[in-house]
Amino acid sequence: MISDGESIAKLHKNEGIKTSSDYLRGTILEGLSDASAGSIGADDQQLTKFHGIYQQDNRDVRNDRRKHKLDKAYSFLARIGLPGGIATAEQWLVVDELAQYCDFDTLKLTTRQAFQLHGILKGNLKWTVASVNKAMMSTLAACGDVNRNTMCSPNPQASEIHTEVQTIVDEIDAYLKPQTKAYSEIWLDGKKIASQEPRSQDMGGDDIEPLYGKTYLPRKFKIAVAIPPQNDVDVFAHCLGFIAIVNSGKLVGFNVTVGGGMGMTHGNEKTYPRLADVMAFCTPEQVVEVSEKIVAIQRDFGDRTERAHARFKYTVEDRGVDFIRKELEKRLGYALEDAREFKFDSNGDSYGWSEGCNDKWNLSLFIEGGRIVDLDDLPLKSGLRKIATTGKCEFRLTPNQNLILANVKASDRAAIDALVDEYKLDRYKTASGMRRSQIACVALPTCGLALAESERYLPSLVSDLELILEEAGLRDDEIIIRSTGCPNGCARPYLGEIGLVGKVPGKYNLYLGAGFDGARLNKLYRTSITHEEIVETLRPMLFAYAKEREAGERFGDFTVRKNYLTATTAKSPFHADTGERMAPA
Ligand code: SRM
Ligand code: SF4
Repeated sequence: MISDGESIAKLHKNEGIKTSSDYLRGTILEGLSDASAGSIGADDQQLTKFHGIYQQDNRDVRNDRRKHKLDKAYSFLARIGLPGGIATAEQWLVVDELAQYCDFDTLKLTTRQAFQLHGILKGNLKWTVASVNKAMMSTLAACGDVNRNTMCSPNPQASEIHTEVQTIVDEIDAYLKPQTKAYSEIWLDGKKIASQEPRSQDMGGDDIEPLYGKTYLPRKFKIAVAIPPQNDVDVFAHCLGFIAIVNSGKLVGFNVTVGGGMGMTHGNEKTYPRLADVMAFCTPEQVVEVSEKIVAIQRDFGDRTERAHARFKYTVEDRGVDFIRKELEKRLGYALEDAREFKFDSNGDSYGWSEGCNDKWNLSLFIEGGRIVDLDDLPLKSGLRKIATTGKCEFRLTPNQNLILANVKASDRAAIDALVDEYKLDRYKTASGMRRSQIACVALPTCGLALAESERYLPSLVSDLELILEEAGLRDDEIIIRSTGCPNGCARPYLGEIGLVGKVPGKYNLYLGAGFDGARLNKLYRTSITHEEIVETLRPMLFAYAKEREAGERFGDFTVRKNYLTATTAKSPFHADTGERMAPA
């Protein structure tokens, strides 16, 4: 709601771009057909995000090209949302093939259970998006100021209620999709999109976008659904979360969490990661309506003047959880119950074969950095293509950038195992506990916001730490380590027992002390340190952990108990540069 007194001039310029875009059309079509440039216009770059597309350039060659007075090496990133991370074997084969036409011939499995294709040339964008849609997937709303890909614990073995929860996740995701026809006009020559359910009711928007209206949300919005005891989705890191509550094997409802988010900016004290508050309880039938109303509350109360302050976490922090609950109940027309008991054990993935509740089997594979690529000694992409070709499994992307080969018949397990071994997809058996517990955001060379390496750096850091882990007898211990190339938090680094956040090339802020269950933020321990300093800082701690930990004690808890730092006791908000509680606004 733009309040009466608020002058239009004060709104962030992106609000103007959205308003005058004719529901996300802008001049994208014209830009695509302009063969004289590999890029598109600046305003259209903001609008294509809503269509799941980012303009990027290869930063590895930027300086060299500049020296030779060449334009940047532009290409595009397409993000393909998969609610709950589920893709069929046929869909896997489609994205695998599309990747072959991209600059790098890779697939990235993201921290929100989506596919990313990097390095798409402008001339190939339209048919790439069309091919994705033909395979019943979509890039619509994978980015932009709307609800993003809705996450769900992907482990079918986790609970008998997984299928029921996944159905609700699909409903939330479809219900919150933008309704504009711009997407189908631009990419599909006007053909209908499978994921869009027409809305007729008044949701507070307008006739074309019943929920969002023409200015959509102030900023991106993220939803995750967790099925305890696993918190693999990191439910407290999301704007809105649902924690499944199960009684005697039956799904009775969900605790509703509000106001989580990771992003911050170095040196800007007004920005910080925040863990969501557990606010209330709702029944399975109420989930979609609760989601709609919460999104509408953010649409109406979110800050549209300053994008760094426009996430829902700031609306919750500034106005208070009680305000959000009252406003939600007012809009729902009924009161919600109070939240129920729940317990999380971990926020990582568990690997190997596990039996599902449907007589089928699931194999969780470790995929380093979520990167599916063929390297000389590691033909992952070919191997997964081969496995998909057999049609013996479905694919589930995990929030930790890993992959589950799901719903495999017992009689097909041996065939899958043989391919997994042949194509060296079996690293889950041999990788150290720390390596299996890592997440790295993309960062260089494609991310325009990266200040330092991440995906290309973390594996080598883990290799050096493994030497210490071996010596200390900690090789198999799961220690959650996450890195990002900047403070935006794409790998949820503030929930790592060890978190690394890029400051400048080759230097990172080191964070320690998060809870293994994803329910406690870590804290800044050292600022702007080099690789060698990171290793030397962690060495004595890891040895001490091996010798002095209590039974079952996790590394994050140990660093707190041993007073390397004090725990982030209150939920929020903590300034991630200082680790201190922020003064109330
Ligand atoms: Fe992210 C921006 C990659 C998950 C917080 N993120 C970006 C962009 C698009 C850079 C840009 O704006 O130009 C990155 C593209 C890099 C590239 O070349 O691929 C990017 N984010 C990613 C992915 C691919 C990281 C990964 O390695 O898996 C994840 C894609 C998720 C998806 O499938 O939708 C990804 N990003 C996240 C998460 C984690 C999550 O959602 O659980 C976060 C933290 C949670 C949160 O939102 O608070 C996250 N990304 C950001 C932010 C900071 C937002 C903020 O509140 O300040 C930005 C910057 C922005 O939006 O301005 C950003
Ligand atoms: Fe890029 Fe920063 Fe996100 Fe990493 S955390 S992908 S560097 S925006």
